[in-house]
Amino acid sequence: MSDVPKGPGQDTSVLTKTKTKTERPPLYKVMILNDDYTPMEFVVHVLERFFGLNHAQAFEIMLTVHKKGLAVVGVFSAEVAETKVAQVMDFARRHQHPLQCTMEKE
Ligand code: TYC
Repeated sequence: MSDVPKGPGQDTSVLTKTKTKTERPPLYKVMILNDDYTPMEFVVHVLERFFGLNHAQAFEIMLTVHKKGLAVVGVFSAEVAETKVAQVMDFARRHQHPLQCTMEKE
């Protein structure tokens, strides 16, 4: 019974394990930059509207940017980060403010 030779493709003694490497997708920091012209309230509004921050958080980040020159407002997948940057840049442009928003690989 058990010593019957196995035919081609029936040898179960060799097991090949395929180790699937699940690489995490890269994350991107989305930053806003300071300038001398965009009103503070506009920046606060942008942070609330596009980044889901509450008023206090938005105000704090706006002040950090105002004092330090830039701040990270969130970390997202490439697609989401690109969308946020585009939304902010478009919104600022439509309101004729020079506010800049950029992304950088983490
Ligand atoms: N510096 C601006 C002002 O004094 C305010 C400002 C804050 C602008 C943050 C851009 O990302 C910014 N009106």
